[in-house]
Amino acid sequence: MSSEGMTAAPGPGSVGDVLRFPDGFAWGAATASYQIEGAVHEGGRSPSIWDTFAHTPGKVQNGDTGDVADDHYHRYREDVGLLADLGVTHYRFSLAWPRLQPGGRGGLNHDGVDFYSRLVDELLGRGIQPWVTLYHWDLPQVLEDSGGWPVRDTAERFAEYAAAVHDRLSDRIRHWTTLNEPWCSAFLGYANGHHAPGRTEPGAALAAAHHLMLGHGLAVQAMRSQDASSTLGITLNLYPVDPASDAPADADAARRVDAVSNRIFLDPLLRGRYPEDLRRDVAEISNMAFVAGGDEKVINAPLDVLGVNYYTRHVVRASGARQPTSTRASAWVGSADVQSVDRGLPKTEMGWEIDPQGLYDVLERVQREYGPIPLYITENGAAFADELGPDGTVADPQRVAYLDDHFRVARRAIDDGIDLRGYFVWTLIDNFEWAWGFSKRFGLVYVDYETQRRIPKDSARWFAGVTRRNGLATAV
Ligand code: IFM
Repeated sequence: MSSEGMTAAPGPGSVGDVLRFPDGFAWGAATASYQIEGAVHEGGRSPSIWDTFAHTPGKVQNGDTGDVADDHYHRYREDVGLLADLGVTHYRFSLAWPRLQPGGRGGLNHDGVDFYSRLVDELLGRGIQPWVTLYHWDLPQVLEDSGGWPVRDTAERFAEYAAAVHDRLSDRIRHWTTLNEPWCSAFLGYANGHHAPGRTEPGAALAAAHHLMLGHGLAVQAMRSQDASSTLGITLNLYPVDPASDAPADADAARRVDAVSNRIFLDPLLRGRYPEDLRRDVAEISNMAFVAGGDEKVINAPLDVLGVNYYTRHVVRASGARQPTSTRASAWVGSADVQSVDRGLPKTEMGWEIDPQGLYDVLERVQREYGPIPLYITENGAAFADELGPDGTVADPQRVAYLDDHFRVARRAIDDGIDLRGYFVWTLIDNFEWAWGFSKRFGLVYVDYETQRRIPKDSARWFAGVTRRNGLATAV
């Protein structure tokens, strides 16, 4: 057996060898419906909040929309071929609620079910396991018109939608994620307004966060009762939040941001109660009366896996000039006075500092404070200013270095006993990066938006080597 086939894992840093991941480790790539599908008027799909938002002047860079995006709706077979070339074992994608249940309630739309059914069959035919997310931000506009996530009924609607879809597709889909990054849905959507639906109402954002959590819990209950063998989870975007100095005010700023970014989700999900300090921090904005008796128990429904999306670390300080929080459009509700500190580290095109150790810190914290629970990195990746070269290739050494560094950290976490089971790269192909439109390229595969031609970047070939070896070569 070659060294690449060995099951005993050499220690990190072994020379002339391969740093292997455990047998059965899941390697994947991730996408989301509105970012890639296009075909917004086809197959009976109704408008989502992102259609409305993107078509509102000034909301998205260059006036870009997801109307066509990567035209994945029509090119899904080609895209599954790209996944097969990467050698991934899993593909994480999201289901568009307005495609499956255009009215936001009631029966499912046949054409929507048919599209995802064909996609799933194509994946399974190539030996790739589908890993679906039920909600990656594209709320049917009709539900926003009835109040959106700040109203309790939306949680009920989500559970109904989840149960109906799970009932139809769980024969072939084993991995179900309820929500992707509820922090973004709640706080970018309803607090600072950078995302759809673009509202700037801090109290409504807190209610949205709770109803997202409640919808998650109700959906888990419903899916579990339909088929106890489905693997159920949720994906959170987690950040280490560190104080910029030893000053007590900075420590308190870090505590507050951690509460309203990380613990607001981790605590009810995994401990069955919201943090007391969070309730105090937001008291001037909301008494959180929307949390009804029994809700936290529902949210605490047992999970099979926790998905972690990791991009960077926040280092924060208290500005000292505390503003009336209820009038500020800050995503950190109750902490509008807190500022991020630039540490001068290299950044991606998103302006996010590159900090692989933060990935370790997030995983270690979850396991230490909330575990044990099987963990998957459901997103990690980077945008860089990729260009198609005259020779027809896309050289992206920065992305290769970024991923290599983060994969090594993940491997170290496994060595240290963290129950990490898989890693999904964000993202398969360049796509609609929300308020940034098509200006940010995160893909392993370059997309020429004029022609929809897909061109695997150097990082795609590199990643295919990782999946083939189930490990990293010691030299990048
Ligand atoms: O593109 C997004 C994705 O939809 C959710 N997580 C972060 C990615 C990069 O911003």
